[in-house]
Amino acid sequence: MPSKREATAIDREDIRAWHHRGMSPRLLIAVAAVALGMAAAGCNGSEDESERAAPPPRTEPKTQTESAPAKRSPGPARTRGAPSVSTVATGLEAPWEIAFLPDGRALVTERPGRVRLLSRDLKLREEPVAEVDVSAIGESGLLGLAVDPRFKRNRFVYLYRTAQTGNEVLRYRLEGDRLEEDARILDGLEAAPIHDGGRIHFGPDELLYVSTGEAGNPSFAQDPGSLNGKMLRLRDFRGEGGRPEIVSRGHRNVQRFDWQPGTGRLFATEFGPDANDEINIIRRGQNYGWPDAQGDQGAPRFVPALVDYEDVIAPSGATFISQPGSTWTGGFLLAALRGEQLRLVSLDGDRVTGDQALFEGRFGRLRTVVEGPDGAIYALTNNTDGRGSPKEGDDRILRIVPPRGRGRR
Ligand SMILES: [Ca+2]
Repeated sequence: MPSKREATAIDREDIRAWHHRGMSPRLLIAVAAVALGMAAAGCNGSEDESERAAPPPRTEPKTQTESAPAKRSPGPARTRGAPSVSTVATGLEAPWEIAFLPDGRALVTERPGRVRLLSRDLKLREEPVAEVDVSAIGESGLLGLAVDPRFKRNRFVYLYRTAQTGNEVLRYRLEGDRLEEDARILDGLEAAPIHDGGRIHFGPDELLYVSTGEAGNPSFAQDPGSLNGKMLRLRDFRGEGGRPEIVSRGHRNVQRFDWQPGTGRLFATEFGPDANDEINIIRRGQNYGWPDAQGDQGAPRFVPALVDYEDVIAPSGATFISQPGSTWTGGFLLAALRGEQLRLVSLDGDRVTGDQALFEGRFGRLRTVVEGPDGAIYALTNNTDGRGSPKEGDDRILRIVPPRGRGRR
């Protein structure tokens, strides 16, 4: 793929040299391992020293709100002034996804193959609730996690992992405080050290959506016969799974997606190459352009991005703020890896009315962000993923209390 700029090939969310299709998978992995080692060693020279003088505040999470389940609902956690941040847990290794259970506990994946449990009072259990066999090379490993909408009845939890044979989605069952493997419901996804997609999430239709990357092979994204470079939707996830429906194609590496409250529109973040990180509104049957068009280009044949970031920020996990009472309410909040920030994208329907960077440089790389049942925002740092500069305590789970006020619903 010709690039718009000369890239520092390694100091990027991908290593585009790996797009060479002639390389054998084994060689590809070897090259990837060497390159990532170089990345870890070579790209950390310009970290902001001032961070050391001003570590993130470590207020006890209990002081803000309701860590014990309240009999009366206290309403979503909100601050009177600026948003507040506290560290909930430290010492995680490349955490990738956090998802809450109906009882207020949360599960957290770590890319090397562990699922951790966060208790209702926000204590991280030392012992993993599952250890999952993965092939964790480069960006691959244990990635997404989703909780079944009928979890109270069936105890099902879904994981996206890279196995030796490719990327796949597994169904687990939470038995006591152990996750037990139950079935493999999707396989046949190509895996690579780059562009493994990996987010899984239930839609308002209660179907399981899966984002896949093009695994370093851009032609997969346009190939209707390939499940790579797609948004997928799976119906039989409580049964045997099977071949999913392709929702949209022409994707390079979709990282997270969520549905806009009120409209049901599906928004997704996607990594671009040397520029053109994207936010897209995903519509069924549409083509989002990769590799033939990027960013806001490509109409009318392809759907242009709603937001096209010229500077690389690497937007990964994202969520709509659905709970009321905050100036953030109704906004699309995303976590950026390279950009080391959260971004709050304000919307009026499908029109962007604001796009604000938050906490830039303060916590390092941020992998994802979710809205907790208490109305606070939970974010995962990603400084131990081989491309960051881990500081003491990394990686962390952060709890962010949004500011009180009126947002757009
Ligand atoms: Ca695109």
